[in-house]
Amino acid sequence: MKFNTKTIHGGQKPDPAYGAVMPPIYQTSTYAQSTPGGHKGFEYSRSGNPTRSALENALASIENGNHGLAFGSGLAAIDAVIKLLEPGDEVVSTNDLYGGSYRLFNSIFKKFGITFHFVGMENAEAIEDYINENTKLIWVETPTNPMMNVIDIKATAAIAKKHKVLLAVDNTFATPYLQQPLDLGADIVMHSVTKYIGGHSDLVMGALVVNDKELADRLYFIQNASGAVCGPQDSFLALRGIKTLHVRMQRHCENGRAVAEYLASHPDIQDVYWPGFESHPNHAVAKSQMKDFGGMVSFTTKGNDYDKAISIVERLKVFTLAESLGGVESLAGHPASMTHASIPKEEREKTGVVDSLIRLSVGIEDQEDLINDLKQAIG
Ligand code: P1T
Repeated sequence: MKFNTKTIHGGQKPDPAYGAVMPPIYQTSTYAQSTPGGHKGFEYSRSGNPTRSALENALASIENGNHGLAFGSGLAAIDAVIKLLEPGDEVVSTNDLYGGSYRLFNSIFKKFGITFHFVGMENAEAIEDYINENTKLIWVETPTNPMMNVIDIKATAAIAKKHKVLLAVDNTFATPYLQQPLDLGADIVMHSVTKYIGGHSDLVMGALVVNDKELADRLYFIQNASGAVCGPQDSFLALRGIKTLHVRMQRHCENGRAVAEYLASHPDIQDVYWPGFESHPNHAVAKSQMKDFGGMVSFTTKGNDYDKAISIVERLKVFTLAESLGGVESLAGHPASMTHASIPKEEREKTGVVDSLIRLSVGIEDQEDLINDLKQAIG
């Protein structure tokens, strides 16, 4: 089955009870048993729920994986991955990543004796300098949030295999429409489903997809034991979102390109970060591992002018100033004070998250309206 068919049919079948084409929202916490242990596959909705199962199967299908797990948020999914580790273990992570992932690693798991090395991975060989006998996981976000760096998944997977460590890829920005990390050698693919997969800014959810049964069992144990699951109503919404993922992504990519090119031509704009530019340092890798370049675009104002950046985000009318990304509507964010405020200033500035950086999640509105909005806001 090809991708555009998988989004609609992959891992899905009519509900066994009445043949409902869309999985019903099984809004129940528990299930009747005829005798202790005598149930129809579900006992308690933290452990499993038919609507969540339908979603987990669909997620596995679109990521070309064997097992899907859905969580109450993207961070809950990341939390489950790190709980595979033990005190004393080490993780090599992308240095430019979502501020909440950084906070989870640095402010929660560090306390439990796990060491994180934040490394610029644009050159995959740099990762090897940080690998030792305690290293258990490489954590990659690509493209990165918000600097749009691209990391070579295949080359990183080769390093992970060589050193027998797990490779997890946060595929939130790309989505499986653009890249499928398991096919490139990753062990775990992670999503903030809140973003493009949900696609309508109406839910908060996370997901993991893996191929290996033993790894899936360990993650399922953590999911059930820690309990950060998503509910049936949100599972239904995410399933509905998946069905249009390919159509939405196509438009996000077209509009992302138009916005990036417009910004690059504007005299008041300094740098535009978008992997579709031939001048992007990892354009060749992006071209080889992604089908297109996505709808996320970051940029700075000329002379790193903070006041100018703030006036732009305040003046935008079609773009809404808000956290998050990946919905049908266009959003603008100021990473330094919003999504990445939990990263110390000197740390975030090392990766380019300066005070004038603006991040756009380019939606699927009419391209002309988006460009005109930027035009009037930048002046
Ligand atoms: O918000 P949540 O569903 O918990 O997902 C966390 C997360 C993980 N990974 C990436 C790449 C992300 O972008 C996020 C969430 N990001 C935002 C809310 C944001 O505006 O960047």
